[in-house]
Amino acid sequence: MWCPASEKFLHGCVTACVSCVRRRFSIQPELRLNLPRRYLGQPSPFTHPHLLKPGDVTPGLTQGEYALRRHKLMSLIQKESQGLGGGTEQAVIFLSNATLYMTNDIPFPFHQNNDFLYLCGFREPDSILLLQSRPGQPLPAHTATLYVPRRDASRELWDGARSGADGAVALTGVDEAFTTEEFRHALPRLQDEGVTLWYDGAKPPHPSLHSGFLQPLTESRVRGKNRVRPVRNLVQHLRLVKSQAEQELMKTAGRISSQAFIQTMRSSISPVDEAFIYAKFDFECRARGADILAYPPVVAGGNRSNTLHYVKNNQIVRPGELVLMDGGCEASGYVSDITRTWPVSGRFSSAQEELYQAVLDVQKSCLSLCFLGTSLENIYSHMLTQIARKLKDLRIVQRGCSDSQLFKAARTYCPHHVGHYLGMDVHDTPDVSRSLPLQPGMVITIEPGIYIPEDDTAAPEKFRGLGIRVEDDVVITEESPIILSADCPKEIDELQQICGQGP
Ligand SMILES: [Mn+2]
Repeated sequence: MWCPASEKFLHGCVTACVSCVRRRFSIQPELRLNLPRRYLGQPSPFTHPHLLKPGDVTPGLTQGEYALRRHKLMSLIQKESQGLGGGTEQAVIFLSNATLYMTNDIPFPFHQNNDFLYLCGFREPDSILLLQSRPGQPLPAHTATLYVPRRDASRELWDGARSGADGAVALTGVDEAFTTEEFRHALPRLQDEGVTLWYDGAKPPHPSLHSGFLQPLTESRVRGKNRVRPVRNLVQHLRLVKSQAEQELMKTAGRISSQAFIQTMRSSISPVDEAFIYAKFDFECRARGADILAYPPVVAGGNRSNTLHYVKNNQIVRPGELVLMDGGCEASGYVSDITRTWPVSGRFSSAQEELYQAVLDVQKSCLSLCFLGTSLENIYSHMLTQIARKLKDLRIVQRGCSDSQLFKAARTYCPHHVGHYLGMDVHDTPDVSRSLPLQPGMVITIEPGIYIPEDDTAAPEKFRGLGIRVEDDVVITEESPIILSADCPKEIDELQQICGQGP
């Protein structure tokens, strides 16, 4: 088993490395298992034993795993702060998201800020995580404190149970918790010149907590000597490499989405409404344990597949047309992102088959590059070269055109990148460069496409109005990559067999 503490493969280390974490960072020996015997603001091992094991904060992720993430962040901060000057103590602040309302007082289902969630697993709005170095002790030793919504019977009548400070400590394993209002007691210490503050004020996830507490704090500090340092990038670098437990959760998300794709393909019998395909996919994901779709899916019949972010999903897919669906679920906080294009009548026409096979060939060729040391940028260059060759083979571009014309055509017919990082967010860790060499534990998508709008008079008529993409999710490992969406069919024969077969 991979041990994130020692960053080695260990045998017999079967307790999700909690013991290694404790040894290395001298975290308190007992897990906090004295959960209140009542509903919290999120599933707990006491109320939802079918989802969480004792010691889990969120399904599949233990208190030890979350503690290790915080310790890794404080180690990075230790490295960053060397030679920077500033205070000798470090304080790191993350805000939760705020509740968003669909109308008046009706909330959307709450979704947590993923950087906040990554570091503590707490799923309630209006909360603050504060990590502080311990005076006199070197980093990564620190104290983790949560500020959470106070228990309030009148609010809980409407919104459901809250964890409260006692529930937050028992569930997440942080050192201390207080109510959100009590954060004001932490402010005088944080204003001290001797403390270096790590906080991202740009695009704060919780505007009113930012303007109420953090904006005055950061402004007072900017005027002083001790500036506020950005921390988002450090968390993104941690989130970039998935632990063994995270990879397991991503396998589950990939498996659920793949099975949902198969069921959706089976029941898409032309003519079929895009809205039906959307609803079927949503249902099949949630029925298999997903919490929510990771993003509004693209369900694009016919020429609408040439609109890359088509999410209206309200048109009829006619007999003989292809439908392109880009969808994925979120399960236990981790997402999948899969695209398939299939014929709603159950058979590809010969032009559809030619173009589909070309995209599939390019996709497989890109997958064969998913090894250590290469980068998404390298794979993107490879994709453009491969697409250019296919455009020539299919006579979508003239045979005699120059290399630069060919390259330009490849970028016109595939205006997007080959892929992105994947994890808790669908476009995960977006500030991390795509030129970074791939390392074990990184998860990426591989999603080439060729899009030929119906009004493209330069392309052969038979291809006009076709837009095709094939997208899989890939874990980079020391050996062969793991395709998380491997269960989702993409070969022409398989698709023709499944499509329109009925539920
Ligand atoms: Mn994608």
